[in-house]
Parts: sequence; structure tokens; C-alpha cells
Amino acid sequence: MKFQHKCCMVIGTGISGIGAAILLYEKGAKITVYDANKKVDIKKVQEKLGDIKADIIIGEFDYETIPSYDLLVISPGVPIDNPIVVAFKEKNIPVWGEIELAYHFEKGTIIAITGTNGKTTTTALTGQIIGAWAKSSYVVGNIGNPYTTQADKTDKDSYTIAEISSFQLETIHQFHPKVSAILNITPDHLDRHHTMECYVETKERISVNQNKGDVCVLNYEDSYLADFGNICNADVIWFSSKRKPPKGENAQKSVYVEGEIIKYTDGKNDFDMIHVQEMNLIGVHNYENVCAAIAMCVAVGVPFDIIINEVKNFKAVEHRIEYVATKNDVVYYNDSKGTNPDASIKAIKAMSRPTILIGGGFDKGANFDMYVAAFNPMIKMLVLMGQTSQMIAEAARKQGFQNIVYAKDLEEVVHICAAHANPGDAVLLSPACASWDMFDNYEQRGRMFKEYVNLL
Ligand code: UMA
Repeated sequence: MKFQHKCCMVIGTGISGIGAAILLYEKGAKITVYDANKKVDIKKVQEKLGDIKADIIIGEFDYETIPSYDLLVISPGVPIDNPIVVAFKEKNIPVWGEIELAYHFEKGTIIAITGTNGKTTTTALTGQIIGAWAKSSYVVGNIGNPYTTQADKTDKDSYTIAEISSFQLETIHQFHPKVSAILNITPDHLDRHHTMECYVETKERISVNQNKGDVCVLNYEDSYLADFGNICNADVIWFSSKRKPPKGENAQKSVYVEGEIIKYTDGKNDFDMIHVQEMNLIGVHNYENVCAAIAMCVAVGVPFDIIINEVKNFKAVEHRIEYVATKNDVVYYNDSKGTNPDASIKAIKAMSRPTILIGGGFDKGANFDMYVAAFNPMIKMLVLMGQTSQMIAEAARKQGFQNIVYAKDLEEVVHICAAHANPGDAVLLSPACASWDMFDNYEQRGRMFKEYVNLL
């Protein structure tokens, strides 16, 4: 599509909407930016847009104007069943997500990563490895750097490493990564995708435009992905934290953990890559992230020595079982990115000391039985805050866990933890819930936690 003089509407004035609007403007389009949130300040939106000219509409939406647009670009937070999006589709006006828009300006090789958990760590690690090897590389997407702000800088030799959420996959059309990865699929965002089936299908869309010669990296231990590997159009590279996956028609190569060594096989020979004790990342889930990153980097031809060196140097990403501080011999970890039960279970399982767990937040319709089931043996006390407090407490009591305390805010949470922790304990913020009931996002929740801990 040529954008010159095209009338484009962008929904959302967060980082992705602003990125999309600026890119479209630079390509000669006429821009209207819309945000449904009446509290959004037009002046602040204009500040974020800088010098670009755009009509800014906040709150009420005039459906009569829809036929005047050539394209609708939506932010990830806008669901495809939003009535405005549906109305554009009914008028046969193309609806793109900001990932699709950015893709139209991509000139290099794309490595795209999705999965319920581990996306950001895997994207950051893959980005670090590729960054140490390629002439130029861009780490973009759900990780917090909108793809639209980087796509136009790419060239035929550059690599784009993109973290892609299920929200973003709803609205891709031609987006075609050379290498994709789906790390795992467990229930999440069911308020948005409605059914597990729909969520799984959306995740698998990352590979929808791939062909033979492209690569899709899949978790052999995930039952959805083990099935998907048999029908996926791309060549599959399996990874597994448990065993060496068998070769199949679609898959010759794999990366797997044997004992404590991460190994790669090209289908003929096996190579030792790294001992898990040589890495700074803890927990089996992180071994899986490393396996996936290795598979993707091998797929684009990065030499082993560069991969191994960067894996050894890589440190945990902020908000993902991030070490915060040790106070009175109590170690504090920030896992604010534990926004669903599965992510938090992984953090709980990575603990090696008696642990006070901080849980609760925005209600996404999750079930907390498995979260509670993971408490034994490390979790000794549960401190709850936010919308889901009662739900989590009920799930805990049902399983006989009684040591539960409620707090009104994060500051109180930290003080309760400090008062109850003994030397040798850990305190883990891993709420199993999104943050949107009390915070702007999980980053804000994590940063505030760190501030309160550091003030102790
Ligand atoms: N809005 C509307 N109508 C709607 C929905 C939202 O007008 O129906 C408006 C809101 O009022 C708000 C704006 O849209 O002003 C927000 O847009 P957004 O929610 O898409 O937020 P962005 O700031 O653009 O950030 C988005 C991603 N946000 C979400 O997916 C919710 C960020 O992922 C991502 O980093 C960023 O684009 C860059 O790609 C965050 C996230 O929570 C980290 N992701 C989820 C996750 O990781 O689990 C998927």
C-alpha cells in the first residue's frame, strides 16, 4: 500500500499508537489519532506527536466519518471485536495492527518470538546474541519498543528481533518472519481471546506466512506446540528442557537440556553448548528460554562461540525474577512480570529459600489452583493485594494454606514482608495477575516495589 495522501486513523495514544501515527505521517499520510479514554489530555498527545500534524479525537467517536478513511491502524490494547474496529471492517476498510504497518517498511531479516511466558527474556537474549554478531539489529515489539519506530531504519543486512504478543498477532496479515518461535502456551488473556482454542490459534499465527526454508522454533514439551510442529509450514527446530526430541519429517534439529548441559543437535552430530551453572539465569523455564534463543541464533547462522559467550554474560531482564536487594539476610526478588499463574509458578519453582510470596492484582479471569499448588515446599506466607485477593485466598484455603495476610497497597505489602521474614528467607513479588487495577502497568508495579524495598 502507498500511504501518500491516504487518510489513516490510528486508535490508541499509548507508545504504539504514537509510533504508528508518526511513521504514517512521515510516509505522507493524513492522520487522525483516536483514543476512547475521555481522561486522555489532547495537549499531552500533541506533545508526544511532536511536530507532526494530526487530528486528535478523544472520547466520543463519530461513526459517520468511517467512510472517509483508507486504513485503520490499531494499538495492541484494542481488541478486534471493538465496535469501531468491527464498523471499519463492515465498510471493507483495511484494519492493520501496528506490527503489520511496521512490517511494510522492514527490509531485513525478522526473528519473531511469542509464547505465554518467557517472551521478553528470550527476545532480550536473542537480541543480545544477534547484536554481538550482526552489523545492525533492532529489538522491538511487546518488549516496550514499538516496531513502527524502528522499521524504517532497517536494511537488507539488518536483523529485527521482535517480541510479539497475542494481541499483536490478531491483526497481522503479511507479517513474515524468517525465524519464529512459540515458547509455550498456557491460559492467559482469556478475557480478550474468550476461549483457549482462540488463544492458541492466535499464538500460532506467528508462523502463518512462513514456508519451507523458514524456521519455527517450538517447545517439544508443550502439548499444543508438539501437535503444531506436525502441521507447521516452516522447518521446525524443537527445544526441550527434559530430553532430546526425536527427529521427524518436519524437524531434524533441536536444542535440549541433558543433565545440566544445554546441547544442540543438527540431526547428525550433538554439540555441548553451555553448562546451566555457567549462566546467570535461574529456573528450568529460563533454560527453555535459552534453548529457544540458541535455536533461533543457530538458524540464522550465528557461530557457536558468539552464542555461548553472550548466553554466559546475559543477566535477568528487569521485572523477571530480578534480584532487588538483600536486607537483614532476606533476599528480595521482583517478578512483577508474573502477570499470570503460569509465569508466577515458574518464579516460585526457581526459589531455593523459604519464601514470602506477594500475589494479587487485576482480574483476567484466571484460575489460581495451580498457582497455590506450587507453594509447597518453599512458600511460607502469602501477602495479597488488589482485585483478586479474595479469589487467591479462597484457592489457598481450599488447599489448606492458611498463612495469608491482606494489604491495602504495595508499601504496606513490603513492610508486612519485612516484619515477617527471617534471615535466610526470600520475598518474591510474583502476583500471577496483571497490574491494571492499581498501577499503569507491571513495570510501574515492579519499580515501586524496588523503591519500597530499597527504602527498608
Ligand atoms: N485504547 C482505546 N480503545 C481500546 C483500547 C485501548 O482507545 O479499545 C487506548 C487506551 O485508552 C490507551 C491506549 O489505547 O490510551 C493504549 O494502547 P495499548 O494498550 O495498546 O498500549 P501501548 O502503550 O501502545 O503499549 C502496547 C502494548 N500494550 C498492550 O498490549 C496492552 C505493550 O505491551 C507494548 O510494549 C507496546 O504496545 C509496544 O509494542 C504491554 C503489555 O502489557 C507491555 N502486553 C501484554 C503482555 O505482555 O501480557 C500483551
